[in-house]
Amino acid sequence: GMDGIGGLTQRPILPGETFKYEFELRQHGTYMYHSHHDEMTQMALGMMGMFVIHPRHPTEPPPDRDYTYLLSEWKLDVGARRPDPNEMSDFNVLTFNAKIAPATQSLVARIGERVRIRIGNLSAMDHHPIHLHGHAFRVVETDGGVISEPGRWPEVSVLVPVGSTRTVEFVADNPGDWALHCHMTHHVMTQMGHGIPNLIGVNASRFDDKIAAVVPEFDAMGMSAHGEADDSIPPNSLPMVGLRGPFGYVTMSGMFTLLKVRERLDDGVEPGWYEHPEGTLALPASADELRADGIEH
Ligand SMILES: [Cu+2]
Repeated sequence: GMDGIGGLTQRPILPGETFKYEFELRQHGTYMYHSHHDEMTQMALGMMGMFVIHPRHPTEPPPDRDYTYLLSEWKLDVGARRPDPNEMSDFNVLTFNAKIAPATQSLVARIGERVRIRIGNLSAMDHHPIHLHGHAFRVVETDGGVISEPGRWPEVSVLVPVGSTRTVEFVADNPGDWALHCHMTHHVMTQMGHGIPNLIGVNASRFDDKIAAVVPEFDAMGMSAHGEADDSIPPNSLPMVGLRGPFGYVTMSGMFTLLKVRERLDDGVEPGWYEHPEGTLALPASADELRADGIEH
């Protein structure tokens, strides 16, 4: 068959050659395609994609919104133009559809719409628990097929193992700007160096100045001392974290995007930041409130 592996079901396609694949689709669902020849290299350089097949005779109404994400991980040394396929564990660029936040596009939905998110994982070595804020969803499909109604279960994070897809659905019933991200903490950072000493608890108040005396371009965490984004990064590199939110700098990047749920949405227009109704925002506690709760200040 054509669901093959170089050397096993066909000979490899040599540079300059073009092969033809023609087959009948008997199944429907969320699938992926990728090279199976020297895959460590070819997939590490991006030879992969999603393959979504819609049913000819659907048994359920289609969702109002249908989104698809392919999860990938890359080793991209600062300054390098190409990923390093030899890396086995310390991947430093984690992507949704080959983008990191803030380049990932927001998902949108109107209140009451049914949203489907299809997620496939062709990372080299990592499974990804993909987490949605503000909503619970149900896992409705894997790449093995549709899960029948009684078998669907509620989640707020869905683990997507390497080489698998998971499809989740929910009704957008909670207005706001909600994060959708991998819950592995190092997967929402980018080009993070790990060979550094632990400085937790160290008085770092004058650290930047002292380092700057010997390394003038030094930039702790890609941020200024005030937690603001510093846009000055070396060429061919990415900031470790960062997008500008309505309340300041968002210290997440990598596998991170937003679901914007609104009462009203204009087609083709990216909604701005959510305007929180009075009384729905966390605010600093007053001295009186702290005292009332028995908290010493
Ligand atoms: Cu992850």
